Amino acid sequence: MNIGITVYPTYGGSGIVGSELGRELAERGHNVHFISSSLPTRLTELNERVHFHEVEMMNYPLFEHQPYDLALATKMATVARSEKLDLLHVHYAIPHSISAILARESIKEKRFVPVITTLHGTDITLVGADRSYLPITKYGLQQSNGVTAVSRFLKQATIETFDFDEIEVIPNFICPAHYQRIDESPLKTEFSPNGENLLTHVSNFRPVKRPVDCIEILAAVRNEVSNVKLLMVGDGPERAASEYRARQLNVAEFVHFVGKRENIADYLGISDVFLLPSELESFGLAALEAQACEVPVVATRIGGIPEVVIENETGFLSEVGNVQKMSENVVTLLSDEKMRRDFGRKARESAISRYSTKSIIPHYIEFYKKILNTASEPPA
Ligand code: GMT
Repeated sequence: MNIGITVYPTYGGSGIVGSELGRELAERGHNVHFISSSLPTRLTELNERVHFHEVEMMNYPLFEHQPYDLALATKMATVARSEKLDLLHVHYAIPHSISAILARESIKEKRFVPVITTLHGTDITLVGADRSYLPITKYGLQQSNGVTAVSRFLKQATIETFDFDEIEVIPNFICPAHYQRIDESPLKTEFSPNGENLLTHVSNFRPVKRPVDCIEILAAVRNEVSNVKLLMVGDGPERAASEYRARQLNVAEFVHFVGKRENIADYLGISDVFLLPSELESFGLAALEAQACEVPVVATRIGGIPEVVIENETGFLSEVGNVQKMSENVVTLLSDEKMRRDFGRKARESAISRYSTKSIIPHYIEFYKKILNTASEPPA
């Protein structure tokens, strides 16, 4: 198949999932054309099957805001015709599905290119549900030829908010060879020279991720267990508040803010416990990546997290903001090495058996085939 993929290139889990899906499809012999404003960060290699088409935008003084959606639709239509695309697969509904629908409509006399929209989370639960975007997001869902969601939670949220239920749940995935426990590495020597326990948090530090809670958890844990450090991987608006809280609680010297990193697996592989105290999470890709590295997860019981983290088997879950309970969970795991290893082993087993590329990528391919067989024109 010739597949067009659109993602947000620099920010968030949807870009990671779309990029890795493209790479996996190419490895299985498909031609993948990324259409985006810049090269997606996780797309480190272009080759004869992985192509990139940059969306060009004219800068005109009249435009207070650049009409990116239109430039994207134009590029999608151009690429669909020149590369004979079989379908357009967009990740994150806003504005990608609307741009793709515009592209499909603008060229349908010459070539019919079905649109598949994958919902990732805030495109439904936060941004899409806002009155300013709700009607157009609903239209985007109805007009897509196929819609997938990354968790059962997100499918249900879409039904409740948009009264739209033709959704296939296809969860996020990991490559088990890439995400593994690492016993010795230069990073391990750097951060744990004396065998310190490492707690890790990975996110884009938006308020919804509550990174400040991670600092508070570390401070509470250190009252019980002295040799503990926290690795904060990523960057974003809440970083300054997290750094400030670390200084306030006198734990700054035990927290490493390492910034945005490409090699997330290297940090997860050396971790002892992964922290995800989010307020909202439709799936929690970082928790899955941690589990694949045999790292137990301490997280909140919200959204799709309970689908990914098996409570009391691969991690512990708490109510949002219950720092006390999350700290106790971390202390329990750090004080009982056997339990921590058992949780870690089960976490990897569950990640591989339920979310490996081997089982999830064929699910996408089957879905593509189904849509190609049934969609010969836009939905009525
Ligand atoms: O929160 C983010 O990191 C961004 C956002 C996105 O769409 O880029 O992430 C969502 O998609 C991820 C990949 O499917 C999920 O793992 C995240 O849970 C989800 N974030 C939220 O629902 C807040």
